[in-house]
Amino acid sequence: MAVVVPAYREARLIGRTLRAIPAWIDDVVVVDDGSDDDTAGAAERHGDRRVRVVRHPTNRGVGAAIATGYRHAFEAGADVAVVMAGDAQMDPDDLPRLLQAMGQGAGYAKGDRLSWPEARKRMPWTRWLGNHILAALTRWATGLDVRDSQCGYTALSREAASLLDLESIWPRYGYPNDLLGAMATAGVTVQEVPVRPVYRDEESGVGWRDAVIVIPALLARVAWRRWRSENHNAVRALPSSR
Ligand SMILES: Nc1nc2c(ncn2[C@@H]2O[C@H](COP(=O)(O)OP(=O)(O)OP(=O)(O)O)[C@@H](O)[C@H]2O)c(=O)[nH]1
Ligand SMILES: [Mg+2]
Repeated sequence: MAVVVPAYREARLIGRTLRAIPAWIDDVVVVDDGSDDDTAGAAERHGDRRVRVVRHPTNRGVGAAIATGYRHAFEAGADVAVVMAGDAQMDPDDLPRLLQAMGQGAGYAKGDRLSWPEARKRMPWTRWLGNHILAALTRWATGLDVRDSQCGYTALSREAASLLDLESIWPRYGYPNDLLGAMATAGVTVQEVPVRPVYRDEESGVGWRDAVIVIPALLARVAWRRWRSENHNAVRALPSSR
């Protein structure tokens, strides 16, 4: 089992992130997404033999960093790849619950912070509200019953990954929405489990433009593609159903 750690300008928090990864994980792929600080050096100096650092020469975005991590993890033979972001916002105590969902047949298990007790108080209110709105849009666009579309704490099986063209997914913020759209089309089983919302002293790179323009536009594309493929299938089905 592998953990993928997308990391951009995380020299300060990458050590805390790596320390939290349970001992029974055997492969940790840190993807330094073209950071201009010492993220890669800090990850290497952490001195954990499970950790390998892959570098993007230039910044490509969190989605591209995750896709690179998945590629390395699955090429090395992982059966499941878990994403834990480099800003230490994922609680390792939640990992068994994600893996339990995988054991029950999910191809993609993902965190749901909004169902956590007192989520409203544990998250900045803008995040809480914005996530509710984006989740409603994501449900509409993908047809999947997700409550917290933006949560980055996820587990993906090798088999589900083989059904997806991961490198073609949107490379920046909006990646989880575009990925869920691809999963809906490919018929991957998606399951959510409650995870603890962790907000401390990390900085977020998510801007209002991502939430208001980029992600809704991506979801409109997802909805359009889904509608088109369903209609296409319906038209093809007509002659044989007569
Ligand atoms: N901001 C940013 N983060 C990136 C990029 N590439 C990889 N990452 C990593 O992606 C992870 C998530 O980024 P954040 O900006 O914290 O977004 P988030 O955690 O989804 O959102 P918050 O809930 O607001 O913290 C972090 O571990 C980053 O280090 C990038 O191009 N920009
Ligand atoms: Mg963050």
